Amino acid sequence: MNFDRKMKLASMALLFLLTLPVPALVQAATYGHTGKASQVGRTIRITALDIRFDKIRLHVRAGETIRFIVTNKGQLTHEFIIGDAREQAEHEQEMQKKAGMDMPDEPNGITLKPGQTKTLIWTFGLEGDVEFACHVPGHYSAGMVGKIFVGANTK
Ligand SMILES: [Cu+2]
Repeated sequence: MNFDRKMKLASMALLFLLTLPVPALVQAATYGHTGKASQVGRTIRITALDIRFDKIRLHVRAGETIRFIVTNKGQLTHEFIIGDAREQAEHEQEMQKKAGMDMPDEPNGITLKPGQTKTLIWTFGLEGDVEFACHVPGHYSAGMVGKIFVGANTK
């Protein structure tokens, strides 16, 4: 193979690499990403109380898109944050630093004042254990957390 041909092949290979989709770094979490309303397969209603959620165990499938409708029926502000153990630990630390200031809503979490109802659409990622939790200081350690078991996608 002559040099020119090698160069041509190399540049073609490079062009091919450039056409590959770049993974979305912001939403690369294995526990999922924001879902689209058009892909919602199921709605799960969750009530936040002082100081717990009315559900503590949920079962979903890998890749399933769920519409969570969360209502705060407590007297206190509560959060509903979806994440793996690491994400929850990070959010817990952040909330301790902010000494209980309300966090703005994020792709994987919402803050609810007493009486508020909000919706969060989430597409689950890989099989594994995910949690939903509230990190208003003291709430997570008081048990305001539930497990989401993400099972195999059998569809
Ligand atoms: Cu709470």
